[in-house]
Amino acid sequence: IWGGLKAIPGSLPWQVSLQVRPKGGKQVHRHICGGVLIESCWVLTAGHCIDQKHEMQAVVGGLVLGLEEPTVQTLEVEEAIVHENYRESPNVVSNDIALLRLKSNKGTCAKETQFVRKICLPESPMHDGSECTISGWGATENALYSDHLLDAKVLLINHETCSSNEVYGSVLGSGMFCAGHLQGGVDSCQGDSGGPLICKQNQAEFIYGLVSWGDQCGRKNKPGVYTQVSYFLDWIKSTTRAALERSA
Ligand code: 4AZ
Repeated sequence: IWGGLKAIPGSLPWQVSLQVRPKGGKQVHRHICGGVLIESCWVLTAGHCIDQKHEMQAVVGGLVLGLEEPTVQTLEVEEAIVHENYRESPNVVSNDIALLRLKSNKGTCAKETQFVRKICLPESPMHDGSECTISGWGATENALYSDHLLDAKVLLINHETCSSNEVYGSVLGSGMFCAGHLQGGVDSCQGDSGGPLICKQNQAEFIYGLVSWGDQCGRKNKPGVYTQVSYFLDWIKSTTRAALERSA
């Protein structure tokens, strides 16, 4: 996160650190992406975060990577499901969304505590100009990756502005939206991918976007591009339902 501040303990209880370990290797886990807890056994993240060659784990309830915090819960990923129309091209990623099913213990995965809680899915679209919050352990203006979980406020930018020639032009597709500050400085960055953009409506917080891509970080007229979670609600619901039926 560029232009962020250290998160207050317990203020982002749905935040996930997605970590990998090479299969069979003795190496420790390393943070690769963010994610968001939507059910005790389900994490939403970006499609480009999934690397089937690695064993993945979802870490929730932590603030500082590499510290042994008593609030942390570490959950193994049982199955990673990338959207069937996920595509990567040189300057745009589309349908950048994936679901992680966590390994359960008698039907429970993440346990709700003061530091671990699921986030609600969106019901209605947000207005352009709304202020929302991004968070993650990704690159900052000073360093590649942050040990501390950081957060920052961003504004939702309308599709016309973001598709203008000075910004991203015609590459911006459906199921994506831009957020940030066109003057630059405050933005998500590498390592924040798959993590949350949270908005508030009627006092309730919900997951509105997932960090997806951008032309570098914090640059003027190059805001962050986010996967629009509301666009994928049917996919999320049918995919989680189908996976539960498969495992029943
Ligand atoms: C990345 O490389 C990345 N400024 C993530 C977010 C943004 C740019 C790049 C948005 O994963």
